[in-house]
Amino acid sequence: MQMTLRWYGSKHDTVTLEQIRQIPGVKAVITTLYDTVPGEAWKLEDIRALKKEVEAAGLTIAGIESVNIHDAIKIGTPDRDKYIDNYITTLERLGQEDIHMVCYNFMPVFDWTRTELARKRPDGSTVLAYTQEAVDALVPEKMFESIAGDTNGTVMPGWEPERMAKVKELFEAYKDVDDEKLFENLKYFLERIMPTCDKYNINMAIHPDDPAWSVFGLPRIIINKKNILRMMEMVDNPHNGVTFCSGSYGTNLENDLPDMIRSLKGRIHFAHVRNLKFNSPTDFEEAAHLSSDGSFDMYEIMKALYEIGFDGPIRPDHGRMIWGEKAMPGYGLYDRALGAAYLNGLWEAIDKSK
Ligand code: DNO
Repeated sequence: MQMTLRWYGSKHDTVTLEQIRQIPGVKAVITTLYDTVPGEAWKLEDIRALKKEVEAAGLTIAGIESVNIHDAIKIGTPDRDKYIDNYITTLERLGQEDIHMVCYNFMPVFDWTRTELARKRPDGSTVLAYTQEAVDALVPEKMFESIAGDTNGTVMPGWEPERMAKVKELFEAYKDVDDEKLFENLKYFLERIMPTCDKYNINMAIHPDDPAWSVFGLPRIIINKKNILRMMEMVDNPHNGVTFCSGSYGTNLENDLPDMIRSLKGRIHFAHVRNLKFNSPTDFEEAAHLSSDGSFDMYEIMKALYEIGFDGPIRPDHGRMIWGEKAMPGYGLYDRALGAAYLNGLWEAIDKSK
């Protein structure tokens, strides 16, 4: 595996490349062109400039998170081909610049969903949290408003204010899309992009839906073992793979994380590893990465990745806000650096015990 950290670019991130460079074992970042909008073809010069900046700091780009998918593709409207063509152009340009892993999601309307961005934990840190009760008490249009005060002045991925302003229209546009239709549209998209992925050796890594169930009645398909196996079989190409995100699949306690990892051997192209603490099956908060701070056995998760021979990029995921840091919720420096060190430690111990 290759340990990385997510970085949003110097214009948007409170964390610098110089800081990331000093985290033991982190030699690469996962990044994106954060100012692009879904559906547009990324400019070659922008990709080059990003790469140059990262390399000047002594790091490399291990992959992109995310190249987002235009709603027309997810809804399956007649103009989708134009946006898929642009997506293909972006993939070609990334391939030309030697970038070979792309994380994306196929979630309608909302990307990941949390109901609190700064829940206080007993140790005084603050974390992202979710309760189904809070979601059930909200109308979707108020979702962003309910958490906007806690973003620390940052723009969170998937929660761009311009997008949130259109939530009502988006719900209307998705009204005829159910799980089957979403699967069909994902298949159509994947079939069209796979020849480009083959040509440039680009691994596509779909991110799970978070939480791993339907919110506000919207279809959600990347939620469990059965559905991801279906997704991989329907376009059976090794470049059609997944981002294994323990914190997203783990929201559903019925998902057996190590078992899922083993069943995805060869198709996990990227891993997000973090821990959650459950107060009830529908109330969870994001814990420190350490097993004993949350509900998951992080050793078993890392061991499963080790045993399937996982050699792609991995990153610590959402961290707690600690030591007075002000950053994008989940994406501060300190707790993610602790997470990286811990995951590296587990990996070294597993490796040496074999
Ligand atoms: C949240 C992230 C997601 C993820 C996208 C991938 O913190 O894990 O926003 O990047 O779903 O497209």
